[in-house]
Amino acid sequence: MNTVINTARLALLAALTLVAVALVGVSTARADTGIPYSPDAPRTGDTVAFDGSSACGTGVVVCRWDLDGDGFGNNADEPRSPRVAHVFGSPGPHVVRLLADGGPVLGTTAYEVTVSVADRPPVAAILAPAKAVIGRAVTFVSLARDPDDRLASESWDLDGDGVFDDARGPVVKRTFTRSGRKTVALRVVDASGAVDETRATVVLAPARPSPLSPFPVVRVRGELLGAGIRVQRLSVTAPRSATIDGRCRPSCGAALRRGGTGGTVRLRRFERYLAVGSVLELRVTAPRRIGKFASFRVVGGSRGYVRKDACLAPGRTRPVRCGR
Ligand SMILES: [Ca+2]
Ligand SMILES: [Ca+2]
Ligand SMILES: [Ca+2]
Repeated sequence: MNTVINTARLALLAALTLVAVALVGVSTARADTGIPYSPDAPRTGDTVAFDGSSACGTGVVVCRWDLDGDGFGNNADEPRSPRVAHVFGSPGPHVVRLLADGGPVLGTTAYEVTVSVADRPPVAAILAPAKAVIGRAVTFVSLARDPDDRLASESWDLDGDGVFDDARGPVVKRTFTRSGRKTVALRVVDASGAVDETRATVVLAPARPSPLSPFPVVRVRGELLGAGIRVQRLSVTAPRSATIDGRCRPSCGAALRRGGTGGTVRLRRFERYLAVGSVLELRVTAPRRIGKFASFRVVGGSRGYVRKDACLAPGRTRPVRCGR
């Protein structure tokens, strides 16, 4: 009896063992770094080829891949070929899994490999004007970009000392006080710690002076008289900020200087007889403004005098053609 019972127990135990072996065969899961891939050290954007032909060898019915690390069940990244390719968009470790399904006999075997994907560095770029004016804020814009992750910082060296401690962020402003070439630099760091730097040069110059406004007007009225002319009326209309300088040579009236008057001013000192050869010059000026020059050279005859009108650059006495 015991022999029968023991025989039956042994038979039951053997059957259970077979079932257990079969179950183990179905659910076998084996971590394996043996999925070959190329290139060995890929960077973001590279096409990485995985070769599962060994894992998906004889007896394997279906091979399924999880290439984006979010598990199986996403058909988009589950090609069923032994050899597949994938492009990783972000740097860092990426886990790739392969399920080799051998059906009821061989079961399913899981493979896994971690691919270390290298970062691509950021690219620094500056948008800046080539020329700028002293005393006015200049805007600098970072056009930096990174091909595979975010920018962690954008820092600026705006005073040219080589230290990127003057401003942070994608848009910064700086006002310069001296003329000449100024070099600014931008340093960008991506989330992976990669760095890039670039520079830009701006030529600083003083602001172009603007003319006195309203621009002065010189009016003269006279009559031909013998070997000269008699100036009957000489006036200057100018803004209050202007100063009027007048002189007549060789000896036709003392120099005149008048400022802060504004409106129309008569220059009676020169309302007199001027002999041939006399030259009367008027300069109407103001600081940092383009001024007015007018001269009258007495030539006699039927013409009486020759008038010349011109402009004066700030701080200069030599007349120049207006608009230069
Ligand atoms: Ca997936
Ligand atoms: Ca990067
Ligand atoms: Ca600096």
